[in-house]
Amino acid sequence: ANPLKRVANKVTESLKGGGDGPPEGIPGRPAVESPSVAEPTEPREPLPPKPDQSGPDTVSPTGQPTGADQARMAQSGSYLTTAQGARLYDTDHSLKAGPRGPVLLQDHHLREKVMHFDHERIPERVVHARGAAAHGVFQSYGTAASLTKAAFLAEDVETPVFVRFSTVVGSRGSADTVRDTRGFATKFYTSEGVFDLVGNNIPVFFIQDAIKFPDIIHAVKPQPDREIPQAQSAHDTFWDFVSLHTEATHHTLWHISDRGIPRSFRMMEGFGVHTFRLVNAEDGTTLVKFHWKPRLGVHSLVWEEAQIINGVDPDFHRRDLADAIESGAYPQWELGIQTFPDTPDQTFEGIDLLDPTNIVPEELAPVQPVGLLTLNRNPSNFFAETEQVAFHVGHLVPGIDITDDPLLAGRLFSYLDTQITRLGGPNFPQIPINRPHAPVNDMLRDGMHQTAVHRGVAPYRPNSVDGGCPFTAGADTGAYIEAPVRVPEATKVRAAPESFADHFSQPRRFWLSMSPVEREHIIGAYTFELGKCYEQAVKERALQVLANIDPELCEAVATGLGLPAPKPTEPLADVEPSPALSQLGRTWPADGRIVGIVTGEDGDVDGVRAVREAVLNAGMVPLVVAPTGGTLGSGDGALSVQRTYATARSVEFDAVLLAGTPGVGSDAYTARDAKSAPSPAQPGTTDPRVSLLVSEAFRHGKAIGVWAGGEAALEAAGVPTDAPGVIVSDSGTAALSRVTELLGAHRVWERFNTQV
Ligand code: HDD
Repeated sequence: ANPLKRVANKVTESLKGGGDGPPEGIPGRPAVESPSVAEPTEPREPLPPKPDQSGPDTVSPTGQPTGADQARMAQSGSYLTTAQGARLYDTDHSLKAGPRGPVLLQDHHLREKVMHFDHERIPERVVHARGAAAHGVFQSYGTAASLTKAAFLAEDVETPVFVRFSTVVGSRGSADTVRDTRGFATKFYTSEGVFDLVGNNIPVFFIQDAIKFPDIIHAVKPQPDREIPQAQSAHDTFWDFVSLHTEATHHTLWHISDRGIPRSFRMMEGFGVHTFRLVNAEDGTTLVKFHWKPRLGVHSLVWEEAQIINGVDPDFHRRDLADAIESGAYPQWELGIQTFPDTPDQTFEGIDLLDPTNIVPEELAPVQPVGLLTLNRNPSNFFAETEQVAFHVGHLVPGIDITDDPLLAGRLFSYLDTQITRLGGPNFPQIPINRPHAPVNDMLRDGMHQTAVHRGVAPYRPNSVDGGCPFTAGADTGAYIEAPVRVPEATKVRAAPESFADHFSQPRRFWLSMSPVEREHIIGAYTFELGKCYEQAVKERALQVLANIDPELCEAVATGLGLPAPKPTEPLADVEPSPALSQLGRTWPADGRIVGIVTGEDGDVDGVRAVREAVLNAGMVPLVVAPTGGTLGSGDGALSVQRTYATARSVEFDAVLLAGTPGVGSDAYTARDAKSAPSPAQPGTTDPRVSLLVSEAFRHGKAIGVWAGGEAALEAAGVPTDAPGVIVSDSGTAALSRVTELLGAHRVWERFNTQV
């Protein structure tokens, strides 16, 4: 059929009263018989709104619930309309003077549609542009109730939360598993207003004073001439800055350690970084540091794995979070506090609490749990929620106050300021995701994107015409009252305190607290990052910094770079290690882990079925990998295949089980599937994709279980059957139970060679 003719017919039909919907008849004219419009679907009544189409559970600035409005905005109605509500009969063709003629300027629908599209993007965050988020609930234990009057920390209070995780450096579309610090920002919609805890997965920061923030960010972002590299710290300008600016040493060491490449957002700690001040009902104050402790433990990728994932699945962390929540494996963290007396000098055991490059070891000040965070709902709309959420360290509630940390002071300015550009004006608190759940009764008026219709004539105080309303609250009516802290008499100066000058003792403590394998990873990471720098002077200066942390670390990295190792320029600090800093040595729950079950054409279907069930029963996620898609076996007992040899890659799995003789004799492999240019499989040999999967899993320290002939795949991958963490068993379930035990330690650490 001539497509143009079809279009012309369609227009004529539509004008007769057709379109997608039922003919309704135009008032004053007889109803038109339904024309046979070639459309695939029948019109229907609007669907009831799906729960995931309702907006976040918020109230409007004037206290009105917004859920119903939100539902109306979702695409659940039958008829497409313009933004003004006029029904449309065609949205696929511009209005033209004849099918081949010019497009007419009077096409108001075309103009509206394209105009809106042209403005769909907003500026990405200047830092932390790439992120993923989830809704959840915070349940307080009441253990902090004697220290703070914050209502959400009283006993057994449930507070809705929204949490956004992010990388710092990369653009919005960059990959998830780059080496970087991760943001961990939590919005608590408390009964007393919003409290934002805007933290990171690293407890210290690069700089001690916010005035340096533009410098560090300019240094780490892609270089301004060619805008490369994207989302990487492995380049000259970053190492130039951090080697000249040695207060960055502690943060840089954390960033270079395994903390810089988390396995999952669910397996990261979070830190408020600064010291905050809690205020109780009697006006007593306590200094605190906030910690988030993940229930699943703190775990990381290995570097090669992180690099592969960046190509294979750049959305790895985002997907992992959403999948876990969707499957009901709700991620959880305990909020904990380290507490310190609020002394005039603001130090604890000689550690300056106002210096954000310092931690206080948990052995000196244990982390005391005060509540439980559970993430249990994925956002319905990425832009509306994850992109438009605006955090601010100045969103505080009565009972939580700030300290004089100079980094925090600058942040108190920056987070409001940045939203003006990013969200287009001062009314961003009215965006649904940002709306407090507490009643709002402000006198802020007008401005871009004002959506409230404020009544009354007296948005000022004092007034008499509105009966004097609103009144200010007092201490006994829930006012936010700043703690009356004494400010020492001083002279204005641009300077840092003397105590901020110690840049190496804390990094040294971190290094000494690492297990041998974590030290190897640190050495490998420094060698990689500095090896990517071109400037000799930058590498040499960076080595000098390492020498001041630890000569052995410096020596090992210098060897890798082929450069001489400099001597320390200052005496090495005499510090005790803090075992709590190491990620190794404890056992963690294995639930939520991903287990790949790899089988062949002639695989042990019954065994795979049994082991799949067992994986599910253990709260983990089984993914069956077979030569091709579809099902394994037939009839009622057929098992769905989730990954094929072409789509599976070891990096997706925390552990691998090999059932039967995976890949042996498979002729599914062709050159177009090549992942690392192996020669095509010969009949009777293991499919190269299976060999690659097994050898990578082995190299990355993952537990591997085999049964029913799976040894052939081990052999093809060059993996000895008696290697640590390789379980050869009679049945899949027996192999799985050993593999689950090994997952408690995250990886089979004995596989990694260590020399330090
Ligand atoms: Fe920041 C975003 C965490 C210092 C200026 N920061 C941002 C986010 C996190 C952090 C998690 C993302 C929030 C979200 O998901 O929307 N930032 C930190 C931590 C810091 C820190 C833990 C040190 C302890 N930040 C810091 C300084 C400045 C900023 C010193 C400026 C002087 N940060 C910003 C910002 C951002 C931001 C420019 C970008 C987007 C936004 O705020 O809303 O204002």
